[in-house]
Amino acid sequence: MANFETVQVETDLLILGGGMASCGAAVEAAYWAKKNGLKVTLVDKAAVDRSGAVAMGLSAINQYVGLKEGDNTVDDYVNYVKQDLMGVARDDLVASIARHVDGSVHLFEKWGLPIWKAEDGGYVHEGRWQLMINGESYKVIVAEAAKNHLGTENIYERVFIVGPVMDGDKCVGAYGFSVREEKFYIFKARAVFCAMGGAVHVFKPRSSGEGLGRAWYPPWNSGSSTYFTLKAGAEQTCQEVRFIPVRFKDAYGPVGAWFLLFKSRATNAFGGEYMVERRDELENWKPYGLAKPIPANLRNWLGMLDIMEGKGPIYMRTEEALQKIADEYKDDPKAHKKKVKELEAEAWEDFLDMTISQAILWAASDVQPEEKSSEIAAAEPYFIGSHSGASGAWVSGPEDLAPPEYFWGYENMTTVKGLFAAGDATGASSHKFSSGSHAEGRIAGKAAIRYIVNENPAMPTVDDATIEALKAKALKPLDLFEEHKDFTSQTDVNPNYILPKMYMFRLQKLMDEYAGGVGAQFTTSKVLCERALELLELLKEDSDHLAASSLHELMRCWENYHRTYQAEAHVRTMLFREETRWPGYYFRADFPKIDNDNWLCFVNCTMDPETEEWTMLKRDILPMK
Ligand code: SFD
Ligand code: AMP
Repeated sequence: MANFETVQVETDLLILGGGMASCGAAVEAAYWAKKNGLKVTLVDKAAVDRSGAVAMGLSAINQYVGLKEGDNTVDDYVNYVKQDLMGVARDDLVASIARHVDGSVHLFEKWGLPIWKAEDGGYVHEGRWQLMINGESYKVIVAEAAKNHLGTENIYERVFIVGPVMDGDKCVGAYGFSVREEKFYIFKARAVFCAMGGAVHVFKPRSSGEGLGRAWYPPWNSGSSTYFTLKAGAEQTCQEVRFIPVRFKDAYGPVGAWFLLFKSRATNAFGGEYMVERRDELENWKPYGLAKPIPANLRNWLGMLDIMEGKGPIYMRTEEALQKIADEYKDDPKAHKKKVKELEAEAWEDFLDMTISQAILWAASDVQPEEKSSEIAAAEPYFIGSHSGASGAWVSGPEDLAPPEYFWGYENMTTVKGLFAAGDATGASSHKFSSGSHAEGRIAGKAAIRYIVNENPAMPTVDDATIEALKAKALKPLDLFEEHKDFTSQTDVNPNYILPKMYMFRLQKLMDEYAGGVGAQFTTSKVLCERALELLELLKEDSDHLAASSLHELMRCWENYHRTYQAEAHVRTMLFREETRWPGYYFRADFPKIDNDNWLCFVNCTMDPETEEWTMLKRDILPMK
């Protein structure tokens, strides 16, 4: 076996991931831990300053309820989320986040995040719930607060978490390896908080060749949350609810600022506006199709119908939108010129703050948004419980809001004792975005400390044999490579192993073709899902032969291993739900209609950690108390 040092770390609360939810958990847990003499430790595969989805920054905070300002109520937000997800959301979880999210936003501002201000001193809104920010350094600012609260000695960066350490049905830690040094890690903890993000590159991306790897969501979030919680035995929910974002084509620039702030239209190649011309289609998806705002998947769907009829490409009419705003100043040439300059700067900053590659693509292809429209397109599927998807772990709600069926003692505890989750790692509580993920992390971090204080779980012991077995498992790809690399003259072609990149291509191809990816026009069926499962079974057999030539490639092996479980959870859940509820996200060709009588429910699943047998179940959608 590869000769790595074994490092053992003992802590009270172990935070996995260093993204928005984890930074929220760190701040809150550290506060309550200090009061109780407890230790909190955070582990991230990357560097917290620039890790996770907010690495490049963001140009908006997408969840701000405005309770203090009296703009909206918590119930308004619950209704908005429920409507956007075609009726499938946990009211208690959404409300729990909504009542705390403004607090996170006020903290961001206190810590130094510039939020745009209107002349009256209030925040500049992009839309009803969204605030504009100068957000290039958003993550650095949020990370700084987390680091100050935890102390750098309690943070392990560039350590990749492979899986959970269990004591019976309790989660008592995690194991992983450094991606920089030859070190294997065992973290022992009295409670564990998992927020290792969503999953990207499970499906074949639109980007290929020289652009391969480019995605809207971060490619380094690879399904670790789903794998970790599944392998701990935690129930999952909404694993069929992938997110298909419409994005500026080829560099994946987000569209929110264009639709909401600049009030741009999207039209097809012939100038037709699908949101107007296809309004009748919304009748087929009532009641959600007929209420406002029209759910994101239905907005996608109307555009897709144009594409399927040969009316593409679809364009974001940036030049028209900017001119329309500037025209308000047309009687004053000086003010008009100033406004045009201001709008140009805002248009570029939107991408420079968040998706720099989109600004680079504009520059490289001579696009000036005030002069020329840009193509937009539906991207490949992502798994993300924090945005407009809903996949993730099934967690307890808060006692004052959750009906008894949704409450088991501690906010955001999964169905596994001692294992908490938040952000992209939790399901059925969509539209939390960066700010709501931070708030949810705070809720979970506080509850996890309360769990440790109330339940007083013993510090676990992990015997040497278990540690050696986990170490052998984690490092096996390095051993396989060393053993067989000289069998062929070209190391990437070898009958004794498979390298992670080729493995990933295989996974992506089968998901694309059978599980409703871009290549299949987001369409699948019972037969196609069953075929996908057969191919996944064969792929899993080969995952035993994943090989790594370096520490970096070892991480790539495990990322792809994690993606495979995310893929399986998704296919099994799409197969189980015999209806089409989210056209524009995916379409079940054999059940092409919404079926509220039978399927207005959550579809949940569990995987037996030992036998890896799956159980599918329906759960009722219940109102909050
Ligand atoms: O415009 C391991 N998001 C937006 N949110 C907003 O509020 N406003 C926006 O403008 C947003 N837009 C947007 C967004 C994201 C991206 C990529 C773009 C644009 C281009 C969404 C938010 O960013 C998102 O909701 C939150 O960040 C989710 O928080 P969280 O904590 O659930 O995930 P994370 O921040 O990605 O952090 C994950 C962490 O886990 C680590 N990790 N660590 C150890 N071992 C492993 N095996 C690990 N696997 C992962 C990561 O390193 C990271 O630290 S817009 O499009 O809508
Ligand atoms: P996006 O940039 O697409 O991720 O969107 C950012 C925010 O704006 C999210 O809260 C979206 O739900 C919302 N949004 C984007 N486009 C629209 C639209 N056409 N109508 C209503 N809300 C939108």
